[in-house]
Amino acid sequence: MSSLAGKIGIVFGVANKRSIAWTIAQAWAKAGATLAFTYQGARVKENVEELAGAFGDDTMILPCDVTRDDQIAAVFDAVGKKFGRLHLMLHSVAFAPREALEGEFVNTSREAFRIAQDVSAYSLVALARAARPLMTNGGSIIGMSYYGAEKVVPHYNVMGVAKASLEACTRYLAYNLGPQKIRVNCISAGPVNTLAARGISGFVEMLRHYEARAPLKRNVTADELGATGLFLATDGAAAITGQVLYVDCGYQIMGM
Ligand code: 0WE
Repeated sequence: MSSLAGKIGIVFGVANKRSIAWTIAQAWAKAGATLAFTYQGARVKENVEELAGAFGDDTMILPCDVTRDDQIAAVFDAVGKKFGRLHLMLHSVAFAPREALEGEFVNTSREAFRIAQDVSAYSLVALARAARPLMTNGGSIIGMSYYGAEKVVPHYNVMGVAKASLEACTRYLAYNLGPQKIRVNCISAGPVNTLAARGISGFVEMLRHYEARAPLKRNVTADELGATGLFLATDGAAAITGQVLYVDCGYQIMGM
């Protein structure tokens, strides 16, 4: 039997076929899960409809701006009405205003800081709260993080602060929801060429830097992130909660 047969999952953060959210969703679907997808904005709606259209008729596609409590409520209301339960949730959503990822960190505006925290970190708390009543048989919640949460990565700036917050939220949620057998973990991915990374100046050099420094002498592939997302969703990870798992070809262990 497939490892996720009979499981229901919800995926936040698919923008296109390169999205980390999409690779993890595919791994979940292949393992037998039934999925709901949310999208933000009309441009992404078409992409998600085209991608998720390949899955079964049970697949749901819903709009959700994670900074809007009414939209979050509507999403979980619809999922509750259709499936009555939920086992898996993927949070693969982040945003900071572009100018905050370019200039000096000291110049980060109050508004850019607020937006980065709201979209990239607080949303995990809001979504976990909305998911909890449906995760009656336990569950697995996964967020996506990056090394810039713990060490300075030039230009990552306010996103590094937001990812540090996301990782702390992961630990507090894990403690809070553990008694209900809801596990909460983050995958800290090495750099991947997605829409979120596009246009970041020096990204190609960053990929080369990882290749040269990481113990495995290469970059992580999308499929490998899918496989880790699947692992965290299964009973193989039943005793893992509150953790940040580095899926970065070992880059994080290096001191020099
Ligand atoms: O978390 C991220 C990026 C998330 C992100 C990307 C954008 C680009 C477009 C958040 N907000 C925005 N806002 C925009 O206007 N990554 C892990 C990818 C990433 O982004 C970087 C990186 C890496 C790696 C930015 C600077 C330096 C390295």
